[in-house]
Amino acid sequence: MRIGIVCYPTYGGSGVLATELGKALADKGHMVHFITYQQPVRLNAFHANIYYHEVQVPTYPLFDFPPYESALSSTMVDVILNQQLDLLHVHYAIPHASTAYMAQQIVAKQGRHIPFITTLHGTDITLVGKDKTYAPVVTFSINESNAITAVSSNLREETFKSFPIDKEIEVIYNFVDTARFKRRELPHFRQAIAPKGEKILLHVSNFRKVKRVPDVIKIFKQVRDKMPAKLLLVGDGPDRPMIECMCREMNLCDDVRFVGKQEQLEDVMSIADLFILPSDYESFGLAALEAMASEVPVISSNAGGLPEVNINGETGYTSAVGDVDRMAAHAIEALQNEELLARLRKGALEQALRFHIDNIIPQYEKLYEKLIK
Ligand code: GMT
Repeated sequence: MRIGIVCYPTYGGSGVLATELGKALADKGHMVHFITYQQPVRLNAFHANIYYHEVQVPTYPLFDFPPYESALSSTMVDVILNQQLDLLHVHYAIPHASTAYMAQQIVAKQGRHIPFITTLHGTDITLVGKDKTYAPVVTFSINESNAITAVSSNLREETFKSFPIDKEIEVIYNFVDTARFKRRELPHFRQAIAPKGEKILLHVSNFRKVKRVPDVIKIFKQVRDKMPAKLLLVGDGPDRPMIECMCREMNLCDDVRFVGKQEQLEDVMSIADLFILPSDYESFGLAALEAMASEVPVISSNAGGLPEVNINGETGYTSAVGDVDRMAAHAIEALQNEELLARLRKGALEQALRFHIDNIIPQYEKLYEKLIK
């Protein structure tokens, strides 16, 4: 099939998932055309079946806000017609679903029918999409999609609760490539981060409010008060300066490492003992899944779709949002009990294998085939 993928090219989970999906489809022989304003971060190697079309947004003195949506729709039209696409798969509803609808209408005038699939990822529904500035367009364009998927049952339910959707929404979970995310022994790396054999806690995110990074610091403080420990913070975003201040005030600077955006995430996952994700909401929690595939148990909140991924007592622990004492107590218990930690690690890996890339990609292919027919 000839598939157009539209996504945010940045470090966010939706862009990462869309890129990994495109790569996996290309490996299976499909022709994949990425249409984005920048090269997606995980699209970092040549592949014979992958094409990248950059959306150019010309500026003009009149434009306080350059019309990105128009540029994106026009690029979609160009790629649909010139690359003979069979379908478009857009990730994150805003503005990708409405731009896909516009492109679909334009090519229809030229006698070309192209179906589009919208995959809902989370904040496009639960945070931004609900805002009345966007809600009418989001509702309309989701309903006009030829197929809608959500990355967890929770997100599917949230979508029906928040918008008058008159179509079925299929749940297709996030997936993980376990050839990439698997536990490796990296003694030198571990030694560099934790030279005295300290336990290593890990958090990966875009440092937005929804991630509750201050809770990560509070949990870590309680753990470090009980045992030698280090905290690795991967990623970057608006809350980072505030978190740095918090570490200084709590006298944690020597034990907290900000490592920024990392491409070799699988190495960082491999040296961690626990992964911390106390988010206010998480439709799925892709980073938690990648940690679990690396045999790292997860201490998370029970918000959104997290309980569908992190099974309380089996793959880690889930607690109410903001209950840092409980999350810290679970972390300490697991880190002090080798047998328990080993059981959780095994459970985390087993659960991650349920979301193996080979189980999930065929679900998308099946949907594509149905639409093309
Ligand atoms: O995690 C983020 O804030 C980024 C966001 C995105 O849309 O780029 O991630 C969302 O999509 C991921 C992939 O489907 C999910 O695993 C994340 O849970 C989801 N984030 C939220 O719901 C907050």
